[in-house]
Amino acid sequence: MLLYDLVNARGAHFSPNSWRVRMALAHKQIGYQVEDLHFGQIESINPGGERLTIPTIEHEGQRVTDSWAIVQYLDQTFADQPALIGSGSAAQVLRFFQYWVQTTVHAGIIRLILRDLHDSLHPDDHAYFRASREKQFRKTLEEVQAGRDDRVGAFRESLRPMRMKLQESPFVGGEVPSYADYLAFGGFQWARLSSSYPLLAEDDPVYAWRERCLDLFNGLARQEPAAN
Ligand SMILES: N[C@@H](CCC(=O)N[C@@H](CS)C(=O)NCC(=O)O)C(=O)O
Repeated sequence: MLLYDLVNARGAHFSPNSWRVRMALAHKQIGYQVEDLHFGQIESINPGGERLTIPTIEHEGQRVTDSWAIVQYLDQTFADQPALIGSGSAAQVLRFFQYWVQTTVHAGIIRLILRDLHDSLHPDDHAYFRASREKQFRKTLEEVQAGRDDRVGAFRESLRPMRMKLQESPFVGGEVPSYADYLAFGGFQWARLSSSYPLLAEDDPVYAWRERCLDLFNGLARQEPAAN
């Protein structure tokens, strides 16, 4: 099992979508190797072909790209382990939760740390990252991040559904972590590895949940060097 992953200037694997897969692999106790890439090296995965996204895996001659497709592949290929996505309506609701993470958690985080994220990348990636993200946001990185102290409260408020669930159980999935936890955790790990900005108040149940996720699998995610 080979995972293509992104690294920043400090060698931290910061991709939120890769963390979903890393946590899924750990959950299923599947060993893997990692090929570290900068943004500018992504083309090397599929030379001359379409530009793939990170995460991408290779396993027994198969290449799978997109975190959801990868975890479905792991469910099918390692069927002796409990499924993380599974099938039926539970899988559909997880898919809905992934969209919530994308539109609320990731979209909220990026507007608070975009310039910090740029600064954390390898210098070879600075020009590509600035150009692609400024085109996407139609603003400079600095304009996107400006005024974050006035906006972080609204971001924290947007996490209310998670906070309500975490007042009922230690994980979104209940007593033990589920793929829903890994979906949401990826976003917070991305922020933690890319910026020292305090996204969460320390008395927030979401903060305590993030700490629990960092402790999973012998502190797998905590071992990745946080931004300082
Ligand atoms: N839906 C995809 C999204 C993957 C994605 O957008 N990955 C980012 C890194 S987290 C990427 O490859 N970006 C390449 C780029 O911006 O050039 C998934 O969940 O795997």
